[in-house]
Amino acid sequence: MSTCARKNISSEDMKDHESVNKNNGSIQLKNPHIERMDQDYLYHLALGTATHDLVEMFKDVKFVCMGGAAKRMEDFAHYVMNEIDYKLPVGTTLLDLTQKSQRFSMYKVGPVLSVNHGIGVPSMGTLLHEVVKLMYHAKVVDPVFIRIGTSGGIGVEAGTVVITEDGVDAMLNPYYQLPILGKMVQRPAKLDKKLTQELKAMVKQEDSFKVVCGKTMHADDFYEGQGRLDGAFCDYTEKDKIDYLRRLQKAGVVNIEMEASAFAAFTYHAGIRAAIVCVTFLDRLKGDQVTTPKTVLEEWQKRPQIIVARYIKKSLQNKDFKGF
Ligand code: R2B
Ligand code: URA
Repeated sequence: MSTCARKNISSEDMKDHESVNKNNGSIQLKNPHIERMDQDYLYHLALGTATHDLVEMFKDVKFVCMGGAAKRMEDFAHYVMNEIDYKLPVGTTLLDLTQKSQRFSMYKVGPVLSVNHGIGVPSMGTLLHEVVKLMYHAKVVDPVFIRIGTSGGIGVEAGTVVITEDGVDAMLNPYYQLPILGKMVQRPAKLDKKLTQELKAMVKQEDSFKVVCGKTMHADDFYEGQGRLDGAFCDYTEKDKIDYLRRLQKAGVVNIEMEASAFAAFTYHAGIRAAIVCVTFLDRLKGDQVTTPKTVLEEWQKRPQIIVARYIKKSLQNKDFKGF
């Protein structure tokens, strides 16, 4: 069941969408140095332009799906393979393509790349730089990036799926800021409205889980940064915590995780259409510890995957898709 209202996409949102699609959808790197380099080695992926035929390996990628945990993204690769009825070449198995890096895990199932980004922005940012360059070197056309994650809900039942409409930081800013060369740089945390609508449309009345839409806040820390009372330190009261969560809720935030606004800002800056779908593991208004049994959490983690796999399947059935 979904309680997401269908929103009209404004002409400004469409302009964003069009700007992403200029240059026939091919990725334009906003970095003149890359072209001048003899080779580009993507260190955390253990893949490079001099060591691998990246065009041959990745040119058919259309959907880049990412989430924190390596196991979740391996499971997603198997799940999506089954859902889209993709057959691996005879005699091959699904391999971790970044095995040698010992940092991230990445699986390719035809047009779908499933990769983990670790916890938090420093890890995800590193991965995003290299995956975006990978898509560029591989001459991939108009890929969509979707984060499939976990989160803490605010006022929603544990196990609910949240489709993010906007990313905000822990100060409720609609941008992500990072220091570059000693100066703070702000980048708008914008997701693709059309893609978000398309994902919302994948929710079925008969789904056994709830889906809600709203703002997702990213925090740079799981404990104090998310107002938890169970970290190694806590210099605030339970009332302070609840007041903060209520303030977030009033501003339209429905869940908290550790990457949303940076993911939105990075992909928007790169000119890549992107969306975020997360499940909530608890309602933060009711507690802080994640004590739900692992088997139940594993079942909940599949929920965003179901929505995203439906979207991928539907997109592949579109007459414009050339097939695999
Ligand atoms: C959700 O869960 C992780 C922390 O447990 C983090 O990566 C996130 O965004
Ligand atoms: N991930 C987070 O970042 N926060 C939560 O509360 C649960 C999962």
